[in-house]
Amino acid sequence: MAKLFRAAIMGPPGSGKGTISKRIAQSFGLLYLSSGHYLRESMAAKTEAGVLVKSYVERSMLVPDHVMTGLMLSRLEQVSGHSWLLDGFPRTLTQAQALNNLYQLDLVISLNIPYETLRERLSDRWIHPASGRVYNLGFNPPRAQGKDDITGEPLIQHDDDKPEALMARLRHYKDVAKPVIDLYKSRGVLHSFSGTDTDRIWPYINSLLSTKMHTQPSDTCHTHTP
Ligand code: G5P
Ligand code: MG
Repeated sequence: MAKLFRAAIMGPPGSGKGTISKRIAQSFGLLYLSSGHYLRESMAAKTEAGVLVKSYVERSMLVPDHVMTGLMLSRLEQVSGHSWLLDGFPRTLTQAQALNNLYQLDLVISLNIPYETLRERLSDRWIHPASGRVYNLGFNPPRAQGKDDITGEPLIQHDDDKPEALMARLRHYKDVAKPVIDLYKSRGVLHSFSGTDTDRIWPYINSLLSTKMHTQPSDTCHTHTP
């Protein structure tokens, strides 16, 4: 049986994790598990956990580690025979350690995108809440203004894409991500990509994945700047 491949993608809000993850999932057949998607699903279900989650996400705060690891690790248990890609998890050192107790990551992609680019992107972002499909008015606009391409239902903007919430998310991201990035760097599985355009970064990630999915992880850290 082919070796299972376990990967994660990290990056600040709006860095293109979701956009790139969907391309990876499509091109390489990895299961795609997004922390933001599962959180929004639990909020929509209005379960006890969902109400708690909402109180954090609405204030642009990270959901507590024990809630997040409970949610993600139970999902991972259900797909233990598959190769997968995590988007947005782990985001803290505690989460990375909890994940590491059960699964070793083969590859971690870290996206470094300038702040001004992030701000512009997120103020143009619209979501179809039921499916999680993401549009950008400049980059990938919906065919009909304000409507989902598949269902025709209305698109919405996340509260946490508004400017003041965004600043807080970006500041917090940097502080919290650093030890996680250092951990994966020390393990030799971290690959960083810098740039302002997803379409220019994507070929590098595509070629990295093509290589990695057929070989063992290397023991060095790599930086790619298109
Ligand atoms: P999420 O949902 O994980 P964030 O904040 O990490 O949210 P987000 O906002 O989903 O990240 P992204 O996935 O990195 O961003 O980016 P994206 O959606 O693909 O792209 C952003 C926009 O830019 C889109 O409109 C896209 O079309 C466009 N775009 C992409 N590339 C380009 C380009 O090249 N050019 C242009 N012009 N546009 C482009 O988490 C939400 C909240 O949940 C909690 C936190 O509260 C978080 O704030 N949470 C956690 N809490 C604790 N622990 C965790 N592990 C948590 N995970 C989530
Ligand atoms: Mg996302």
